Amino acid sequence: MRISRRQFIGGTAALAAGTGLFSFRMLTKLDPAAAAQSSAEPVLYRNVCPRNCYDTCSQISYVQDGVLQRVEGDPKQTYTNGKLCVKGYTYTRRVYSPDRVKYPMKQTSRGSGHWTRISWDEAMDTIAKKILDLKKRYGSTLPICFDKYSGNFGILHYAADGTMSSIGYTTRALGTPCWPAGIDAQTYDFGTLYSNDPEDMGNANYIILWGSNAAWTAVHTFPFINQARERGAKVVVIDPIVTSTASKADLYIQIKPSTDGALALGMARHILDNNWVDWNYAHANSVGFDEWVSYLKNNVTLEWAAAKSGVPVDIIKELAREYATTKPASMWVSYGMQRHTNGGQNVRIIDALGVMTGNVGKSGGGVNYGQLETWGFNYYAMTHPAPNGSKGFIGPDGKEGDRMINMNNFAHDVMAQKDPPVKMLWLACRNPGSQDPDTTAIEKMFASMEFVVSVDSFFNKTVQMSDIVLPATTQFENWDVNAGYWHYWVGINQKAIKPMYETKSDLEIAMLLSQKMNALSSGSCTFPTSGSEEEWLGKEFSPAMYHLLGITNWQALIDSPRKAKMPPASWADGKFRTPSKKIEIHSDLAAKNGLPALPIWVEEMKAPAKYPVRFITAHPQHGLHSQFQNLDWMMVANPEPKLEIHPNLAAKYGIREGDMVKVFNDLGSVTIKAHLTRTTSEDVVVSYEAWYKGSNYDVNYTVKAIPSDMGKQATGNNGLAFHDNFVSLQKV
Ligand SMILES: Nc1nc2c(c(=O)[nH]1)N[C@H]1C(S)=C(S)[C@@H](COP(=O)(O)OP(=O)(O)OC[C@H]3O[C@@H](n4cnc5c(=O)[nH]c(N)nc54)[C@H](O)[C@@H]3O)O[C@H]1N2
Ligand SMILES: Nc1nc2c(c(=O)[nH]1)N[C@H]1C(S)=C(S)[C@@H](COP(=O)(O)OP(=O)(O)OC[C@H]3O[C@@H](n4cnc5c(=O)[nH]c(N)nc54)[C@H](O)[C@@H]3O)O[C@H]1N2
Ligand code: SF4
Ligand SMILES: [Mo]
Repeated sequence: MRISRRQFIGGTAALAAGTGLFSFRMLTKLDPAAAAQSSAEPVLYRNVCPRNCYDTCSQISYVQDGVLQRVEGDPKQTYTNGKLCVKGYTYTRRVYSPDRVKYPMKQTSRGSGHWTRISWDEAMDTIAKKILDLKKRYGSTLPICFDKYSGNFGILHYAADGTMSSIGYTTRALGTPCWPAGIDAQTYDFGTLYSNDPEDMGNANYIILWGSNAAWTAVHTFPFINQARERGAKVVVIDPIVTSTASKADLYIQIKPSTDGALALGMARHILDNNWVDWNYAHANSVGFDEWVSYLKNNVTLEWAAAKSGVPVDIIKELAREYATTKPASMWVSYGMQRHTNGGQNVRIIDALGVMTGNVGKSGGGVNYGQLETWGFNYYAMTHPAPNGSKGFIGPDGKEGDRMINMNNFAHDVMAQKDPPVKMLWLACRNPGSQDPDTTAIEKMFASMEFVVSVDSFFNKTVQMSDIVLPATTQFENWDVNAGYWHYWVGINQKAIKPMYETKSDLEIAMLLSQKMNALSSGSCTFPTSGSEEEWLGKEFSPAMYHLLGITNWQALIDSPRKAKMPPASWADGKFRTPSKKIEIHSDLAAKNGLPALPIWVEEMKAPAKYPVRFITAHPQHGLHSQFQNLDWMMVANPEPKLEIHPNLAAKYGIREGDMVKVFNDLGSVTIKAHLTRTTSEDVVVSYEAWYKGSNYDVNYTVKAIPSDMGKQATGNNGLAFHDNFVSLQKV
């Protein structure tokens, strides 16, 4: 059935009510008839925004005569609720951007900007021969290093990982820069990462957004926060910066960075002193609670907490009373606040606050951070055996396999590898040139490579440092299935238009490379050489996944995204996944890993005398890291980066509005235009991370690869203390 846009909008209520009056035209293949036929009415497809974003929006794309006309939010997915963010509405500009990587290209010499178009066959031939050459020279494929992170979180895009597994054992970037310290904190406390349905935040009577800039980074949660607020809930934002989110709060608390644990301990002490503790919940569900209570009594005072955090005693008292006595109270601990050397420990202290007040396991409550319950796919595209006879790296456990290096110290770790050294890089869904700390080291590392392949849609900084770039499709040009790490929905992503130019998905690239590898050397690659994307998609669904979603075949997702059948409150059943099966306020596992067993205070990192100003480089509104900001509409909305600086601090350095400022430390520098504002404090400057088209702006020239305290347990490596970054300023 073909649906016109008018009918569709008119049918929104019916769709949402599930009357089935309007069903989407299901195209299991690109329908040549639809593409060829000139039609007045658009054909609608279901897509999912695959970016590394809390919201993982379900989208409806409107295609007319094979052209993507517009993209909207899917009204059937109640978290997306028919709306997108500012970035989501620019997708047509991404698909049809003249700056896209259109064909396979080679660059001679690397970094010269001298690109020539080559055929897919030549590209694959060059790459396959290089892989085989390295394998012959070093006796294994370990000199090949793979780095993929969050450009596209679609399940079929794990084929990029599969490309590597299927050629042999390789060197792999392991970890995540996003959220590892907090994941470990929640793993020590609750056994894994599992939060309430964000739609359940509407049931809260009190909400603390702890370091979350949701108004930019998770816009679709805001309607639920507002729902709660309309019912009378108070919303508190704790952040060193008066963000857009803070401007919407009933109470904004400007905290000194990295001291959230001190504030939470002060609150805990006040809750204890007033006996607002939910003793029944804490004693029945946790271990080590009384030990922590003794710590609070013996070590924590409100005056200490106030001095540490910069939050006055009266405010700590008010916050503690309101949080402990207004049930249910929801806390959202975001990723920004754990990017510190004590970030994980601070999350553990906040978790303990939730436990002490009995807010865990309750609808409208929770200490919410993220979830992976909806990610139980087969990962068929990702997992392929190494070819027979492959030689791997012998790990500490004596097992042969890939050689894992730290994604969060990538440049250093790549260069440190010996026997064999890393000689070739394969980058997909990843832009370390812009996103990794210590950009100078990244540049040096790229320069030391024999061969670099990147797969991307734009000529970003990483591509500029590559020998060959392979052009990637967008989500409108390939099939996929996507889950979110915040909401509970899973959606199918249909191929809505023919791939532009000669672009291919990471899955198609994997199949193509396998064909070439096997043609050159039979048995050298185990990746299947054929299969339609729909066939691949079908293989990703397990019976458990179907059960969770209440469907029997994946095609059902074309009719509507599905929400996992899980209770709205995580941990409602009280079955925690820790070794003791209880909440571990005292965690032996943490102690075994060299961390405090209890959620106690750990000192924050202090500014060195030479670099007294903290430089916070948080996530931008108009971009998702290095994506979107390069599009023409975004360049209009947000034409240049700026350095947010308090007038008093600016005065100290003789800086006025609009001056160019060199922000520097012993690692490097970045020059940015000053914007004087009281939204930041007198010892913190702010500029939002990522890549600006045609500019060398990159905050990561100043950011050291300082590890956060946690992450290794659940994600393989500790996170990054991005916000423990200290600089000095100079007017230029
Ligand atoms: N528009 C947009 N959305 C995004 C992204 C994006 O780049 N752009 N990125 C996505 C990704 S990958 C991620 S990981 C998430 C991140 O989502 P968020 O965690 O919401 O975002 P951040 O910008 O990393 O940090 C949020 C806030 O943490 C504050 N902060 C820093 N240090 C501290 C501290 O010590 N204590 C407290 N209380 N606050 C602190 C910062 O001032 C900032 O305002 O967002 C996702 N969504
Ligand atoms: N200073 C500072 N640095 C930070 C942070 C910070 O707060 N401050 N935050 C960190 C965080 S939380 C994160 S998550 C990282 C993000 O680091 P990355 O995951 O590297 O970030 P992106 O900019 O999203 O880059 C992904 C690349 O994937 C490409 N891509 C998109 N779709 C596809 C596809 O289908 N196939 C292929 N092959 N490529 C595709 C995009 O064009 C883009 O170039 O940055 C980190 N860096
Ligand atoms: S970037 Fe995030 S909020 Fe925006 S459309 Fe994509 S998933 Fe939705
Ligand atoms: Mo992230």
